[in-house]
Amino acid sequence: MDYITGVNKKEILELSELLDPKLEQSTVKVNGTVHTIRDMGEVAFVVLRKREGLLQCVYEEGVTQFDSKTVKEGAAIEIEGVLQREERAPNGIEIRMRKVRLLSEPYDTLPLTISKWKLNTSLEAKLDYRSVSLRNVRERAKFKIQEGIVRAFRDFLYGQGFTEIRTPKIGAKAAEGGSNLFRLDYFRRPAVLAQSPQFYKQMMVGVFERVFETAPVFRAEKHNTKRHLNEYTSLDFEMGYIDDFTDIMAMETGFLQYMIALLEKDYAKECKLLSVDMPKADKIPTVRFDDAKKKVAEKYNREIRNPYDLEPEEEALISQYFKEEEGADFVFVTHYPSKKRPVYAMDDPANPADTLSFDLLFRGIEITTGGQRIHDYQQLLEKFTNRGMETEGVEQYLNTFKWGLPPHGGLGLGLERLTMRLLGEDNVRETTLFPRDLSRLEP
Ligand code: AMO
Repeated sequence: MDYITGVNKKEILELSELLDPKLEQSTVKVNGTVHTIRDMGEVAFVVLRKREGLLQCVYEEGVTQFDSKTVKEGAAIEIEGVLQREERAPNGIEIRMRKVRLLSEPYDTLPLTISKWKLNTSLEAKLDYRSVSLRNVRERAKFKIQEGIVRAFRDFLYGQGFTEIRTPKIGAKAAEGGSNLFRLDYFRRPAVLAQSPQFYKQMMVGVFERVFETAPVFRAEKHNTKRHLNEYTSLDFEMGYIDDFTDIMAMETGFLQYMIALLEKDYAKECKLLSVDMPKADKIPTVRFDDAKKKVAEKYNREIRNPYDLEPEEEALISQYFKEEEGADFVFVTHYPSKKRPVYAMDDPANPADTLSFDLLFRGIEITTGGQRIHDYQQLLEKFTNRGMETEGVEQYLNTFKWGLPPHGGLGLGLERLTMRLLGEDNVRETTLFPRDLSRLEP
């Protein structure tokens, strides 16, 4: 009988294993993709791209039992050779090649020169040839860091007693309202793609008290901007038994602190590669929406045009203001006008025109919306009625309140926007693996 007994042990060594000084001068086996070849005649430097980084291998005529001319960039190869220290090579080691085995050969030359330190090409070309441009070391590092952000979100929230959930992305009704809905035909019934997991995460507070989800959401944005995608990853959490909405902001601050520490520890290589200017989140200033508007109008001599919402330029100026005045990278803007917030937001009893909600701005752009929600059934029903909203298609959501929910609140954080600002990028497509925008449905 043949059995599968677990992960196969391989002779092949990975970069972190090759760094063991005990292996110096010994014969090792490695594999990887040919990232670049520098042919110097009798000697050629073949740099392999491996999952943990780059590895320099040296081809020597007469010593390496292989014709260097048949190794092309993009080929997957296996090498047997002698491991040596070499300070000038990436990670300080190199392999003197003895034997080479070709595992897979490319058919064409790559459309982009990915071995350059920085890809010298337009964003459009990078996105058109995405599977290739992402092989560039710097491009790849962006998404390692993005992995770190999601890992931090998960780890931190597990530690705070949250349960991870998965909610449907096809539904009957919009959760956020607005015009950016993708509509579809669900076996002859009208349906929509989820704009957020809002209704479901609230329903799940009645089950687990604290829940979170990291999943795609869909917004049919009608304009191409540098901050909007039609599909993005929303980092959401929702928690019960809050005293007020500052509990939500405090939880987010805790997450950011945890994220920064994790990135500094486990993603130091990528952060260095991309010269990440790590933000500070030890204390984040909060400012009321009205005050924020006034402050920037006064300091930057700017007229307030829309009293109910923040214009992108205002967001940038609020961030600039708090950077200049407080040295802050993040700022919480609180008490947004009820008029501009979705129906589920709790209005401030002290002034019902405002909500007990907030946005988090990070280096000039909104990355999070959150706040306290209405938990009282009658109150929620009244708000639906006052807004002239139908309850058809949301009965199950509303019934959840009828059957009881604790005071609660939560937030939604745009992963691509957070990554963009962390890496100092100014277009959200730079920090999206395969962006979906007005014109881009492929790759
Ligand atoms: P909101 O609609 O403000 O709130 O979205 C939350 C966060 O998601 C990001 N975001 C986007 N990122 C890329 N492209 C888009 N088109 C896009 N739209 C939004 C932003 C934003 O701050 N349910 C609420 C959250 C909550 O209160 O829990 C919601 O979805 O970073």
